Amino acid sequence: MEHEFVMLKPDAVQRGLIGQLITRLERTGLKIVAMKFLKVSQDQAEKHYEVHKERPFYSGLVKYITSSPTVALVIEGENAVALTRKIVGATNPLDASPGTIRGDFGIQIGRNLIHASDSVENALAELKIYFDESELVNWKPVTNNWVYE
Ligand code: IDP
Ligand code: MG
Repeated sequence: MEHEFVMLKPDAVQRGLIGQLITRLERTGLKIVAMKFLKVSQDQAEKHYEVHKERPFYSGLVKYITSSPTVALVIEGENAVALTRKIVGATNPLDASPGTIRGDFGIQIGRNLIHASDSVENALAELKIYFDESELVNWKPVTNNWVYE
C-alpha cells in the first residue's frame, strides 16, 4: 500500500479548517497512519522545499510554512498519492476544480492550504523530515472489507 505525506499549512490551521480538511481525506477510505501538530522549523522547511530553492517564491514559501502551526499526516491506501492529489486540486486555487480542497477554500497560490507529495518516492522522503518511521502506526480499520473488494 502506498504512503502519502500531507501537511495542513498554517492558513488551514489559522482558519479553523483542520477538521473539515481531514474529513475530506478520511471519507474516501484512505487511512491515517501518523499525525502531528507542529510548527515547522527553518531546517525542516528548507529540506521540504529544497526543489524550489531557485524559484522567486521560495523565501516567501519558507516564511509561510514556518510562520504558524501546521498538521502533518501520513496517509495509507491504494493509489494514496494520486487520490490525495486529486482531492487537494491544482496548485493555484484559481485553476483548482470546485470540489477540491484548494478549489473550495482558496483564493491565492501562496495561501493554498495543504501540501501533498507528488510521488511515492517524494512522499517517503518528505515524511522522513517530519516523522520517525517508528511513529507510523500499523492498524486495520474495521471498514476495510467495505472499502476494498
Ligand atoms: P504543489 O503544492 O501543488 O505540489 P508546487 O509547484 O510543488 O505545488 O509548489 C509548492 C508550493 O509552493 C505550492 O503549494 C505553493 O504553496 C507554493 N507556490 C508555488 N508557486 C507559487 C507562486 O507562484 N507564488 C507563491 N507560492 C507558490
Ligand atoms: Mg509539489
